[in-house]
Amino acid sequence: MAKRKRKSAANHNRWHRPVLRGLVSPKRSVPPHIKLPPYALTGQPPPSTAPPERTPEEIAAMRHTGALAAEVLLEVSEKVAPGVTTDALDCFVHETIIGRNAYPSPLNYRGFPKSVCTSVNEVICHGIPDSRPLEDGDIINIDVTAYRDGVHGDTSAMFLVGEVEADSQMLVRETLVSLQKAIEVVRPGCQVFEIGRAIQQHAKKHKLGVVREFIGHGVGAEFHGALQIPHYYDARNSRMLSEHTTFTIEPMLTLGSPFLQMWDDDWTAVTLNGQRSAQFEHTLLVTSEGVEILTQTASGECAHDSTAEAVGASVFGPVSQRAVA
Ligand code: EYF
Ligand code: CO
Repeated sequence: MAKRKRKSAANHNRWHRPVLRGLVSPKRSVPPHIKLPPYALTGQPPPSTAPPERTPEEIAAMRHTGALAAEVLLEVSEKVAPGVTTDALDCFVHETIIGRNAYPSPLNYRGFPKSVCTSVNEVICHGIPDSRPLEDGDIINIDVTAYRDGVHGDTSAMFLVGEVEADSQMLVRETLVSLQKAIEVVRPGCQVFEIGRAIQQHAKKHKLGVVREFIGHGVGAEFHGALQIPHYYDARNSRMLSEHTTFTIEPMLTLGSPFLQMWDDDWTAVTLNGQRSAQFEHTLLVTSEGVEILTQTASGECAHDSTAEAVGASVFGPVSQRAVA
């Protein structure tokens, strides 16, 4: 009997040179006119007390700060190229956010040393910008959060560095589609497990892993509110979302197993098997109509769209439209 050819999941085990740590530059300064979030000087956010729903004033502020974060992510995406260090991306994000009278939320959040998270290849999240230059074939997540007018806007996207091989492109594409599918289930009365179920079902279809250790969260006056949004299905997450709730969805999918380990800097999460990971993130508002993406520009653009085009994903449909004010 002829041997049956195994379906090619084989490329999922492609070996890539591991990401090596570079040098981390000194802490960047923030001019005195910038309004600081409560943790900026101590590194410790106060205990979360905010309800999940926002006031009309907070929602208006979150539209502006969300647009600002989206603009900065679009601008930094143009700097991504072989030879550019992640420290240079951090410098750009830091200066651009401050230039718009806002604070780069990651800076000193729980002691984080930089103004943006840059996670390359097998780094799942919270990569610290350093002196490593990007290499042809890398994939990178840039996670921008800005704080202005008393609220945060948090968004991230993947970018391709030069020529990227097909499996990594597939990973990036399907991670973006998983976020789209998750956003599509959000509406008043939606149960939190529906979000994780949409992501997990899509990941399973493409034989991708779903990271469980890091989850979406409430966001507003607090960088991380108490609301928890797992990216995997668990029927116990049956809480219903109500109108005016704001939160992030930020799935991290992996080629192969989603198990992780931490670097000894205690920040950087990497896949245990060295295979690549991808993540996209938006800040969202539950509206009477369904959902509004807060981390897009006033004209409805976001950095996700150019990556979608690069990896052959269809862009967002009507879900990305702003609610009419
Ligand atoms: C071991 C942090 C604490 N957390 C989240 C805290 O943009 C973010 N999510 O979408 C995001 C950014 C930062 C962040 C920056 C610092 N932290 C990170 C890693 C480990 C940890 O406690
Ligand atoms: Co983020």
